[in-house]
Amino acid sequence: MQAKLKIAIQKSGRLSEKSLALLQECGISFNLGSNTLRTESHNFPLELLLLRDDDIPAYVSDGVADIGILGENVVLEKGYPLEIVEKLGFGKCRLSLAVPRATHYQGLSDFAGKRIATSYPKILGTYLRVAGVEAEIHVISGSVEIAPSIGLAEGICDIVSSGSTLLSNGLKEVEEVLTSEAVLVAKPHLEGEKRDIFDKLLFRLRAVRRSQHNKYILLNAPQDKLDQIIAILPGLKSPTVLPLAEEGWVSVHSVIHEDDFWEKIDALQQAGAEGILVVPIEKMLI
Ligand code: PRT
Ligand code: ZN
Repeated sequence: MQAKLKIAIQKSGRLSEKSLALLQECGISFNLGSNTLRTESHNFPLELLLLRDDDIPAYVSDGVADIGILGENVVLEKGYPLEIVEKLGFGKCRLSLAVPRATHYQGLSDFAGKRIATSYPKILGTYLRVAGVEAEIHVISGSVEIAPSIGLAEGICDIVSSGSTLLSNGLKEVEEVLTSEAVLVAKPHLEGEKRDIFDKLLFRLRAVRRSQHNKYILLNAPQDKLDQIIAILPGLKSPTVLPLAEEGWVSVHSVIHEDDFWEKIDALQQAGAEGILVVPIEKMLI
């Protein structure tokens, strides 16, 4: 019987849908009911375990699962010796210190001798220790934002994404402790058949991630501006150049990265490119 790689993902929460969608984009399908906790893919040697995100580090570390998808914040807080193999680009957030809006905040040393409520005592403890600030950490597991208003703490350290929860609880963000996103973790030293399956999965996953960052671009260029246009478009190797029916014009095809997308488009237009088309790439295998 062929070995199966076991992946743990969040059962229900902010990362569940995108974790499953990512596996699906890698061509891996599952039949899932609303109460499924464990299932196998019918087209890839992968077994899926659906768990609370907080339990994933221990399960991967113990070998109940081989790999997992969860927030980097949870990986660091739990502190198991897991390998962070890949950042996945979703579930982005930050772990921040916040205080009541009316507080006149001058710097991190303001927290000295104060109480900070958090569900992240380990990360916060290290952060304060490195900064040389001694504060009292109060561990609470949920609704951290209300701690200052009920007199439990002078500040909080919690996950922030849009900032609206802080705002609606009369708090302001004063220090960013950590930035986080969903990551793929693995038990160190996966070997044998499981390693082979993992490498196959990683190959697909990186192709999907790469395609998310890049666009395919097609444009028409006057032949006499071609050198200038090619210089703007390095592409994977060099751009494809095809003759157009109209004399003196060519069609140029290439790949551009999302980071400098708009700058490149501006530069291409200024260099004389016309009829620019930009299309998504489904998979980029390199
Ligand atoms: O049930 P289970 O234990 O699996 O889920 P959970 O409730 O512990 O986690 P969940 O689903 O809330 O979050 C899973 C992961 O998503 C977290 O570990 C983070 O890595 C990531 N993430 C991204 C967030 C947020 N954004 C986020 N906004 N996790 C939590 N929040 C909460 C935050 O705690 C605060 O209450 O949202 C509120 C702040 O949001 P804004 O938009 O108002 O700033
Ligand atoms: Zn959780």
